[in-house]
Amino acid sequence: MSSSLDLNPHPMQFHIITIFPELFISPLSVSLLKKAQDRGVMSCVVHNLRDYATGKHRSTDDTPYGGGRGMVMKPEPVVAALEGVCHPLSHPWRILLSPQGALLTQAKVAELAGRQTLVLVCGRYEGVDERVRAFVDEEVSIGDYILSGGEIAALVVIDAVARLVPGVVGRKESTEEESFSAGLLEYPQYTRPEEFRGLRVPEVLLSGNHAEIARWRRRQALLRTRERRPDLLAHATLSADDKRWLTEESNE
Ligand code: JEK
Repeated sequence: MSSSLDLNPHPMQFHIITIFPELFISPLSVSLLKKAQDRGVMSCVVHNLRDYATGKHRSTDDTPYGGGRGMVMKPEPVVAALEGVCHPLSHPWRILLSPQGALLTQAKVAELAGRQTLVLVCGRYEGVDERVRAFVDEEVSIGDYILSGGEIAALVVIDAVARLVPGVVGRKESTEEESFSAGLLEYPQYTRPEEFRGLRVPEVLLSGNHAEIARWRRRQALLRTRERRPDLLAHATLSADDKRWLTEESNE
């Protein structure tokens, strides 16, 4: 039975496993993510991996077998944390952040937003013991560059996923317009003043002609996408007008 006291029966839950819990304080304490947690549509729990380490020194890392540089995260604390952070009935989906993971895309973000509970494992040093991989559901990378650890990548995942959780971003902002422009870069945006250091706001935006403004924005989005990310055009849904604009000679 539900009552008027249940504001949201299925808030999205994030659990983070890290040796640097402090890294998560300010990113989760401001703006959209703060508001979403305050409203109870999502929750984040940061777990200190050290709390799951045993032994006199509570070590979470050790030297690599076979030699080589740096340190590797020990498997026991990570797996103990994976088994301890949340109830199995919350159907945790366990993600290892790593440069070897599948690239995070908006499609992957949407898929993750459909889960009730995400557990994000953040490594440090040279990464985690290979055997940890047997205890996670997938391995994700946020891009082809090397970070110092998984924490910032986990924050990227949380930020992107949270935006798709119902009630985090205002309904209007998110859906209708975004689906129309999906797969294209955004049109240029302006605010006051009308002239800044000799640079004027395009006249059409001051015209009040909303149909004309919509056409201008669509055309700008298309031209900009062709200029900067032509790879995206291959998957975009284009109208007859769109195709004409893209084939016209005079595209300033
Ligand atoms: C998780 C530790 C740091 C890992 C060794 C040797 C050449 C470097 C440093 N998109 C993403 N980029 N990076 C990460 C990520 C980085 C991490 C960890 C995620 C845990 N590190 C680290 C390996 C090495 N390599 C061969 C490259 C150095 C990430 C995500 N998600």
